[in-house]
Amino acid sequence: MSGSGPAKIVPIRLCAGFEGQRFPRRVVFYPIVTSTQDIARNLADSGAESGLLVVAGCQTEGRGRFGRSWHSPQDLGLYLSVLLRPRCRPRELVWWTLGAAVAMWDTCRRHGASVELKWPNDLVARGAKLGGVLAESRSAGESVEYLIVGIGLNLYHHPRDFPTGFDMPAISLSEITTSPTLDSSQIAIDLACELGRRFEELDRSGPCGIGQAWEARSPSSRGQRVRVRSTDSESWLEGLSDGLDDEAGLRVRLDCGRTIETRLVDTVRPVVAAGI
Ligand code: BT5
Repeated sequence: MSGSGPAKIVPIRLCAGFEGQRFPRRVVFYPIVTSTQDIARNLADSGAESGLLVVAGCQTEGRGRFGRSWHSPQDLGLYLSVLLRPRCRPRELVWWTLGAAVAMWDTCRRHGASVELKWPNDLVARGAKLGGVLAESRSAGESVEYLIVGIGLNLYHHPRDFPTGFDMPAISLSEITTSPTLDSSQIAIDLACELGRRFEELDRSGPCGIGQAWEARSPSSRGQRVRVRSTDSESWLEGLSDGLDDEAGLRVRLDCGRTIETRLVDTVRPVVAAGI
């Protein structure tokens, strides 16, 4: 990308951008938060309605899955969470993670970047991580009280802005886009609109369409050699990916002939010649 550097999110532009839209129903912006997930959860606990969008300029305790952290420096990335109250069973919520990933993919394509999805929650480009989805929920028995879908998307980071020690290299949209400029407010608006579209599709039609859309954006999810590692093990297993199963797990045909469904698996990486 040539031209402009980081651009702060302009709250008034967010509000104007959502005018007349069914989603989000309400937007709150904070320059700095611990985590947008915390803000959304507090608001959910005090009865906020489905469709609330929380956006922040910076997170001091941004988080990923399994207690990992999400690097969230001031104005370099997009940090947002959406509160939803879907009428589904807790085990079906994983489809909302995939729906959010599809929305992220579509938004990046719209802003001039060639990207891929990697099961279950990663957005990648050139073999590096560009964004991720974190879904946190509260359920009572078989009914979902709320779901909070958080998205982190790197926008303006220079390679030196990322700390060392990540599981895989990191990259930002400014490094890969063909657009002459990137406007964080517009990206936030477009991403929220895509999220609204995908979440409505899930409410209306169930997961089938989302599964197809996700697979179409994830070349590593079918017919590719992948390595999988379960959350409770350090060892990797290798096999061929074979698409999503009925519960949004990734099927992998292992070299030993066994097929596993990778619902418990933490990481799926395409195998590269040098290994990972
Ligand atoms: C994720 O977790 O990829 C989900 C990230 C969700 C972040 C959003 S930001 C808004 C909302 N509020 C929050 O507090 N969280 C959500 P996971 O698959 O567990 O990946 C985490 C791993 O990615 C870390 O352990 C690092 O290796 C790496 N990582 C951390 N920050 C990164 C960044 N900015 N870019 C690329 N990789 C990163």
